Amino acid sequence: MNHNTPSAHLLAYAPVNVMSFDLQTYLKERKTLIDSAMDRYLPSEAEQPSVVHEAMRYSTLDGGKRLRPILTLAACEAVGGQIEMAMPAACAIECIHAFSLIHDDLPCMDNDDFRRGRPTVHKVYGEAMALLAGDALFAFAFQLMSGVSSDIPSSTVLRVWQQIADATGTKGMVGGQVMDMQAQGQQSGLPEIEEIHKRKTGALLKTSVVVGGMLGGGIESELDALEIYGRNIGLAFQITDDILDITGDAEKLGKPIGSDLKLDKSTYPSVIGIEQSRELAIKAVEEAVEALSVFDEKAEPLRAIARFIIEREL
Ligand code: GRG
Repeated sequence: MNHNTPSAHLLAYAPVNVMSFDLQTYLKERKTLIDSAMDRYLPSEAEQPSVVHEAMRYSTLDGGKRLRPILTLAACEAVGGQIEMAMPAACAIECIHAFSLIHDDLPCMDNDDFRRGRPTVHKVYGEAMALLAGDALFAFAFQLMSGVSSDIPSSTVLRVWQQIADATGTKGMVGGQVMDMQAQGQQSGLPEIEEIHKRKTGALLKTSVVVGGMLGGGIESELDALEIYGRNIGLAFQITDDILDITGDAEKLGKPIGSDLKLDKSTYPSVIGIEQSRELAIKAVEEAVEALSVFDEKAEPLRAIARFIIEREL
């Protein structure tokens, strides 16, 4: 079987049992499912040119929380869909996330040597190959999204493509990164920091949620609720990331702390302090959970993930 044809797979999985719902078990099970789908979908190292496939696999397998694809699958289920419908797009989003991390770590960007407790891609494969592995992952993401189930209307697939392209380009990650670079060494206010993070981190997190809802067949009012949820958890995630860069444990995080300070970046804690930043993150989580009131117990994982985002240590 061709490993690049996601629609050919039907995954066996246990639907959420709300009565016995335990977030840690859920996250672990979902991560295992996503890891195995990624392993199947990605080009094999045996395929030529093998070095770039090796670098793609190095950056995407064996590591990461898989938060974005987990959110995509959870949103799909919240609207009553089956996770098989969203798995290719969930993995596509994880490929785009990996692409952004590879490029973010490059010497011309943040120049980081470690990610997820291991040497960064350019440290292992060299800068040129890291750049190309990132580019290949971006292209591969769109290939994956083209392989969603033929049961999903092509108009929905097109909307998913649009969402993901927006979250990646100048309205999203690239735009946020440019604004972040331009702001370095300058004192930014809260509105500027919010705008940077809305694009750089928030856009892909929000998109992960909305796309799951679209592929699960959610109606417009449900997609609107998911968008509010996604926006708020994106904010809470970034504030927590800024706090962890000060108070976190480098070993647990798998990367050194203090990089924001080193790069002279304005962050939530540097502008409003750690306590007020925590309060802002809690408020965002409350708003995220509130937005889910239109859903029944099938949205329980999304509710629990929102709370986890500010409690996490990595
Ligand atoms: C290549 C799309 C693209 C953009 C280039 C470098 C860049 C411009 C944008 C940077 C985007 C970026 C790396 C944002 C940081 C996002 C972030 C907080 C990453 C950490 O996410 P986690 O904690 O990581 O989910 P794991 O390792 O768990 O996957």
